[in-house]
Amino acid sequence: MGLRQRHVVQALFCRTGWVSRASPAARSVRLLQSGTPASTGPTDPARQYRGDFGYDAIPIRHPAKVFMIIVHHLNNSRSQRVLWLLEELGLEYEVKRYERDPKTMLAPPELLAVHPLGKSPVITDGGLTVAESGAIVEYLVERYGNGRLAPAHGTPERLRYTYWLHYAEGSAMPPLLMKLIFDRVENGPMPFFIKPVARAIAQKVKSSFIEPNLTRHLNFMEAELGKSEWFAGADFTAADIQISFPLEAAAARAGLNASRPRLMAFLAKIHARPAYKRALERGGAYDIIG
Ligand SMILES: N[C@@H](CCC(=O)N[C@@H](CS)C(=O)NCC(=O)O)C(=O)O
Repeated sequence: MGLRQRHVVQALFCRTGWVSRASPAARSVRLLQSGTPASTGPTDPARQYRGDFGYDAIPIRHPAKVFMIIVHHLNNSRSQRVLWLLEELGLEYEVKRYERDPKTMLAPPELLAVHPLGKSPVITDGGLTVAESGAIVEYLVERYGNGRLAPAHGTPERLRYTYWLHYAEGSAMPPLLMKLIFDRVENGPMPFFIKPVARAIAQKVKSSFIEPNLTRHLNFMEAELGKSEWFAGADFTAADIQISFPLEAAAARAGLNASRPRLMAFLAKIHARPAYKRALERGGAYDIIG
């Protein structure tokens, strides 16, 4: 099957939950639907389907569920968090991989076929496409959590959970992203006659705005972890998964170090979780970029 045909079939599969009867994908879905375990034989249609779409597939455990969650996974990105959540929830899923352009670090255009913004993470679950990591976390926890990884509604912990779930992308990430961009302006290649001006502007923005903001956020999070073991309270929740990305980014490129021992202990604890390690195995090499 050619690349274009594959995309058409994939789009139909993701958006409407329908696939052509003649396609290998349809045959594989029927196999999974009937609960037949995927065989390892070279002529097995399910195997052919996986090869066609480049998925890592695990046979479905529940014969009643037709579709499997697909994580559209960009290397070195926030979608690692989604893999980790799925592992914590013990759900089965497929990983469809996308590689960043090594020069620009942007996602490849293939992701635009999944969602108009062309960013990762994005998941498809039957006829649903869900983008934006906070929304994905909420969707998966509500839909499949059975009360796990989120405090009960109406409790103070629930409000803290909601707060951290939104804070991670809404407040913590913007200064980290700005730091990434202005570091590149400061140090990236450009014509020699512009360089001194660009560098001076970048340094000014960083020292007057970005760095004070980062310090304030890191101090805030360090202090909050003095109140409870995890961000939402005594129990580990999906909010801890969501906040992991800004903290890992801060440790990688924004000066989070042993001077903030609670945040460093948090990172050590999450890295030791078996589900975190399994997610790394599924997702592949993971270097935080932005
Ligand atoms: N706030 C969004 C951010 C999505 C986002 O910017 N993803 C990055 C990867 S971490 C991406 O796709 N970058 C590649 C690009 O912009 O082309 C979320 O949390 O899902």
